[in-house]
Amino acid sequence: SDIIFQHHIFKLFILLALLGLGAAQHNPHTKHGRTAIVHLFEWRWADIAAECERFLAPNGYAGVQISPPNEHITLTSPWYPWWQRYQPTGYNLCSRSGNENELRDMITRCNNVGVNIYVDVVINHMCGAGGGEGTHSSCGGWFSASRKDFPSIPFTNMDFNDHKCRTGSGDIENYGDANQVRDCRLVGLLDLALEKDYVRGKVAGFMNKLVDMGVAGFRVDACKHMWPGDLQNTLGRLHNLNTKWFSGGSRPFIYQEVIDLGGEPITSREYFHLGRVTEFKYGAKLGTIFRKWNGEKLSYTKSWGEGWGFMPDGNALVFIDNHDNQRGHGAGGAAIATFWDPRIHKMAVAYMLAHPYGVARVMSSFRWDRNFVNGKDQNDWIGPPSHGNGATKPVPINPDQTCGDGWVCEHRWRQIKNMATFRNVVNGQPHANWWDNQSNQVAFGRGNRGFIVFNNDDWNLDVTLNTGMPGGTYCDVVSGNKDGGRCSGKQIQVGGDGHAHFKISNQDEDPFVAIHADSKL
Ligand code: QV4
Ligand code: CA
Repeated sequence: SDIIFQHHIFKLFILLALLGLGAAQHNPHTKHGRTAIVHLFEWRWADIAAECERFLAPNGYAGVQISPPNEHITLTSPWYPWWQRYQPTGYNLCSRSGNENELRDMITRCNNVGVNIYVDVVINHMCGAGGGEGTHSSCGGWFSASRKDFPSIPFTNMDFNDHKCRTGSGDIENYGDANQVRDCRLVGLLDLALEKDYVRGKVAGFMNKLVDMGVAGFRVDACKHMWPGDLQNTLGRLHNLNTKWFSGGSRPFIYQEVIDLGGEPITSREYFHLGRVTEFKYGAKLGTIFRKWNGEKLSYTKSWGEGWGFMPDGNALVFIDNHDNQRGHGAGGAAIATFWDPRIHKMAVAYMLAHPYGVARVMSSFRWDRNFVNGKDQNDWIGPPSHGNGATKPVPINPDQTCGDGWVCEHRWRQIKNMATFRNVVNGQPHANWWDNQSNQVAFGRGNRGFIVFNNDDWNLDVTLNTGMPGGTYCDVVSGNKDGGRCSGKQIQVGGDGHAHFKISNQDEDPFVAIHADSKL
């Protein structure tokens, strides 16, 4: 019995160790009760630093996902595509967004106003096998794709997986075969041998430099294409977060890009112990629902979250669209709700920000000229707004607080910005007081701190609902702002019994209404 007892103690110890280790990497370490992350896709470091100070901190955004900061290939055919940054040529920290000093300044200034930085890291591969050789890279360093030679790190041909790959082309040909998905080239990208101690050390060294500079964590690119064991070893080498801004012993927040819509041998579950995982079903389903495709109805979302077969809440990183699927790359197809369909996009983002499931990420995009041929956008490669020489343009701010020069800045749209605040105000409160009309009109609250009502039907909504909120007059933060004691939008009267009357025309610019504790007049 002594032995059995010891065995149980041992198991308990292992469990606690796993929970301790795992839980830390699932925690985004957000500050001041802030909750939402915004992906400032392709923004320059100088603009992100300014945005942290002038907009993100004052409006309660928790953090920024930044584009890959390290040296990457530069291409002129096509002309400086956005995706060149997913082709690393080295780990020096100069990129299309700026140099190392600008990066360090941005991380420092964002941290100083309590906005965390999460770095998109590309560690599965280097550039494409057809990337040629020379100094066409963002720091000007020499490399050779054909010889698999990246001297600034250095990686040589011994540090790649080709010997393990069993496909004829050397590329991934069949996603039904987990071995080739991990050991062959993703669209021709030179696949790193992350099983090697040397490669793990170089990758961890690159990431640790960023941790030491003060970043709060990482969006890890292409995790489906890396063995969980290799990732575990590499991530296990990461330093704790910089104690200038984070409490001692804080582990970097990890969210792994794994596209799992079902139907493949590789699942999100294999990665849960390493950190959070991108839940791609979330945006694909919610886009379908708000578009009312496939007979979907908003009323079916009563059990939204795990009830829809999504991963466990504590593992999920959720979003409506990302930099891939807003332009037909990655997964989700035409159902994805992007800024190109602003009405649907705002509703879907608001639903996400109001709902308790997952850590939420808001997309902030740039515009490009789309050119559909047989349903495929021929211009899906176009990079951020830039000058003739390929240098990315700054983000100018218009007098009305919108962005200029092709930067969309969804995160600044009143409806989205105010819902980011809503999420902070209701943080930790349970999903409550659900109502639906068995069609596309639904409402739900978060404890007694917030309430939201959607009308996505083709007729008006006119109903009295229990909001669960204290009586008073509230400002609808979708149609307006609460400014001092004044409301520039609709006003909602909540009675002493928590009931309120809602009227939402299906013709409204934004057919939804949201009130929260801090929007009380
Ligand atoms: C081409 C051919 C290949 C050929 C190769 C030869 O298509 O068949 O073998 O040349 O060199 C670009 C081009 C692509 C080209 C490749 C290599 O688009 O045509 O291959 O470069 O030169 C982004 C883009 C890709 C881009 C890549 C690298 O989406 O189009 O490829 O950057 O620049 C899967 C994955 C998932 C992935 C998703 C898009 O499981 O992990 O596809 N998502 C992430 C990122 C994404 C990024 C990558 C992964 C790669 O979010 O932005 O791909 O880092 O679902
Ligand atoms: Ca791989």
